[in-house]
Amino acid sequence: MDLIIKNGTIVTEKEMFKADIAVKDGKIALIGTDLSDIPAEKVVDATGKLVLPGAIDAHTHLSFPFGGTVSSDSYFAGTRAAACGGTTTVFDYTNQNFGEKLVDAVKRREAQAAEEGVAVDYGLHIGIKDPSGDLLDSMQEAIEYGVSSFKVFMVYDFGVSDGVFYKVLEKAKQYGALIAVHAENNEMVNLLVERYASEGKLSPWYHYASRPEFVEGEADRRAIAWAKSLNTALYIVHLADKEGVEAVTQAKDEGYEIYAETCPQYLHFTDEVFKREDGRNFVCSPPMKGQESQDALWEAIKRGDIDTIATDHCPFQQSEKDWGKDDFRKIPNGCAGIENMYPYMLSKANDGVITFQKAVELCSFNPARIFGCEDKGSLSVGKDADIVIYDPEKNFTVHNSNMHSDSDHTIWEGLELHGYPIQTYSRGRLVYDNGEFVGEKGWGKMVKCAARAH
Ligand code: DUC
Ligand code: ZN
Ligand code: ZN
Repeated sequence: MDLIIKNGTIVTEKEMFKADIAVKDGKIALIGTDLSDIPAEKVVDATGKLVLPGAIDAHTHLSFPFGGTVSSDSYFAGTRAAACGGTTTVFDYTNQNFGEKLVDAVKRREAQAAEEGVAVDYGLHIGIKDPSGDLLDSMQEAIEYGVSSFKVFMVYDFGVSDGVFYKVLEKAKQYGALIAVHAENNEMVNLLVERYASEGKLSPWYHYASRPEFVEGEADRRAIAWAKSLNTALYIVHLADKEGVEAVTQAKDEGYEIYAETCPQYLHFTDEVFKREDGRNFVCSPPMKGQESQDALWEAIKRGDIDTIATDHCPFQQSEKDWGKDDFRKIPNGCAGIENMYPYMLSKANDGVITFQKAVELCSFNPARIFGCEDKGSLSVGKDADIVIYDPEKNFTVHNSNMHSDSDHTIWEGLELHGYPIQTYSRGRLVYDNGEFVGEKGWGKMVKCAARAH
């Protein structure tokens, strides 16, 4: 064997048990109660530690052109930070250019990722901007290439109309794709932004005020209605409001295949952050909502109505956030979080808010299952050896100085976590060791995902 991790407590989405785990050629080769007789090049003693599958962050924006600039983490910086937070796969967004075949949007980003050098494995989702001609049918070629998830934005100048959204869902059903949606009501956002601006209300609070609960809730309901009417699957990204949670719960109860993702920023912060002196740093879309929405998200997690946790990692440098110090419309939307997701959710498990199995289900097992990523998402024989060793006794305070992103600030500054990852392995290779990135630029490979049954 190449590696044996001994005496740890293995956590899966279902159970926790003491066992050793052996790795050969980047794969999990054996799991057993005592593998000490098996020769191995390297043996790691994990007594008192948890051994977890690496997290899959199903929503990132690395080197993402947005808000008049480009997000500040390259594929390398972002995945280096991911590794140091126990995330071993990221699903990043490539947005289609106008006139571009969907598969070409994948190949373009794949080339960029290879040039920048990726530190852990990555997959891609494709943001659809241009449905003209037969471009939507190029979905099939993208799926054959290994990318089977697509996203529509109901907001932004490149967002799609309801009619286009509906056509995209029809094509997805035909070809076995999964559609993700950024749900906010564009007309309402534009109306409220203009109204507040004309009244001179331009502080970061008005970013939230122009995208409040009902603006997201209405769009969640509308998106779900289109998916239901076609009886096709839908994945709602970064769900942040109570009404949306209720719509998801109702659709699931009715038997529809509706998935919901939320992000740590919505579980931890409320709209109060936009009143802070550094409120602009928290500006992302959708914005954090009120306490009722946060409570509804946690309840939904406990009920099983939230399927995944992801980050929407999209950092911008302080100088760029400062563009909108006195005018929220100029603040590039997005925050850093790629290194914080798994430690945050695991700390909640350590504090007894959820179980460790639930954290694994939300952060690793479900994203792999939902996006057809067959080699990842659990510690079982034959899967990639993407493994995190977690010390439940290690306390950690987040400071930008101990993060590994290129971002020059973090909204998580000062966060105290109970328990922290101490090692991360990507396909059996150590990439993070006690505070240090020890991986390599270019190690990460593109993960191809299977299409859905159709
Ligand atoms: N929201 C953000 O805050 N940033 C990137 C894209 C998005 O939808
Ligand atoms: Zn979004
Ligand atoms: Zn996003």
